[in-house]
Amino acid sequence: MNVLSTYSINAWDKPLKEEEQQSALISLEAGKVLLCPQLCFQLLPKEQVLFIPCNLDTKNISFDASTNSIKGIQGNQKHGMQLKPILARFSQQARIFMNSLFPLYASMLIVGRTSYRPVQIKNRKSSAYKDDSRLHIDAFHANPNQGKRILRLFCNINPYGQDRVWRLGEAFPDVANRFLPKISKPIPGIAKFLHWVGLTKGIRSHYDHIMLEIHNRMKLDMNYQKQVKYTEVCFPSGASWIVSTDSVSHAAMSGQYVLEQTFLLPVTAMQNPVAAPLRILENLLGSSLV
Ligand SMILES: O=C(O)CCC(=O)C(=O)O
Ligand SMILES: [Fe+2]
Repeated sequence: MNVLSTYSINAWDKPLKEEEQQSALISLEAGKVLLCPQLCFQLLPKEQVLFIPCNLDTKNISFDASTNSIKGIQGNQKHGMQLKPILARFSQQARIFMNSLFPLYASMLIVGRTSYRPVQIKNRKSSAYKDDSRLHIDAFHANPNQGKRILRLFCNINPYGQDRVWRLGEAFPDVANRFLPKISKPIPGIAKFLHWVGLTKGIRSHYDHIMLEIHNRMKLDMNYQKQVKYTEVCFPSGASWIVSTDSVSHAAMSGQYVLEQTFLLPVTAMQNPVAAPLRILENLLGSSLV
């Protein structure tokens, strides 16, 4: 199967053709990565400040458009203040674009965090759970999403022309069939406890529990990482791509300087909801998970 579906779109805010919209919707829901090689987030001269090195608290700088707040930069307040309007502008363009590419989703698409990833990911040190160079599907530890889809738009803004290199692994039903039999039910009461002590922002549903277990088990299983089939893809500098990272098994191998916008989407907003991880898992288990 071809893992990429490529589009010649080159502007964030121009009306799109209906064929493009239909094809993008079908491809995204079928688990493909939508690649727009010419959809570039053009930086203004003052925005070159993005490339000034800074110390990070975690692996990314994160921006919350709903509160206009930025997190992740150590110490230097001024640098954070300079980056904030750039991430806000990116977030807004990403939102306009997603609404015009997916009119079916438009009223239901929930805007999540924006992130800026200035660190070279090749040889980056991190714990196994946080190591995104191991194939995984996304599941949020502290932010249970109760079955909603995770859609992400990435933009490679590398100023030195370096690609972002990813691996794409097996399809979600294969991942689910492989790992689901190993996963036991959550400990009764644990979801309420985690919420009560502030470790999760909402109640972790049975669905969230399974997705997190799949995420962790994929990353910790080194035999799986070595043996599973994957395709390597290069996202050139100046390109953007959109992918449902909750169902598409992915690993980020190398590259530096990426902007990313996360969206959440209720399963009921999909054209083909049976392709959602929630529905696939519910069908395999024969019970409701949220
Ligand atoms: O930074 C990247 O290229 C992707 C990392 C990743 O796995 C993710 O954002 O879900
Ligand atoms: Fe990921």
